[in-house]
Amino acid sequence: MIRLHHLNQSRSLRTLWLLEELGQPYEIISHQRDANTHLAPGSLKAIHPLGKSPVIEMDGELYAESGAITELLIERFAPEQLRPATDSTDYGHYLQWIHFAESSLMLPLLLELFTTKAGVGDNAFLTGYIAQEKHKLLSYLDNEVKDKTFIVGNKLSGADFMLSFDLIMLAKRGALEDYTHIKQYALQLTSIDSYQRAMRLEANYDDSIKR
Ligand SMILES: N[C@@H](CCC(=O)N[C@@H](CS)C(=O)NCC(=O)O)C(=O)O
Repeated sequence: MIRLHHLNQSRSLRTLWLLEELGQPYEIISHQRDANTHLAPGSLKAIHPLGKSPVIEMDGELYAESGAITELLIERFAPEQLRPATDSTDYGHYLQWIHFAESSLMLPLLLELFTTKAGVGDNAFLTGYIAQEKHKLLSYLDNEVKDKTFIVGNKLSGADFMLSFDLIMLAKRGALEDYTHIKQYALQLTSIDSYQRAMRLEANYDDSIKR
């Protein structure tokens, strides 16, 4: 049985959605962010030295890193359904988007979050850098998802699961308004049954909503 260590409002949503789509038996262990610091609780550190989420337990092993978890679960349970054939041209694009979601695009999103939280959101260098990077990356993504339902080969794949969390972060900041193709793409992802089940589970496991 797979065990997902889920932290509310986190990248674990990528894994929660994927597990719902895979339909494999799994168990959720819920961890709650600290109400003041928004950091993970000690219970996650007790599971994995990084104390971050997602973490899965599978076959007696622990795995962190949402991108690796996405690839691992798809390779194991749905290689034909959720990733392009490894000898196809789509495969390289699939890998590129998986990594884009957690590296290139995540950097300005996190910088924006942390500079705002730290009250240094008026630093001209940082705000300029963040705005420029965000616009460059989102314009690129916007163009790539134009007239598409899914990012690679017009078929649901691990890359969509990875991008979904970036889209949630962007939507929360109202940042999708200027990128109509990304907004449409995000809307289509949110209409998938397994996505909706994952969001209902997330809401049930997020104590901050009940506070
Ligand atoms: N690159 C890692 C990042 C994991 C990560 O930073 N997770 C955040 C949640 S989105 C976390 O657990 N933060 C709580 C903390 O650092 O205390 C991944 O993709 O899994």
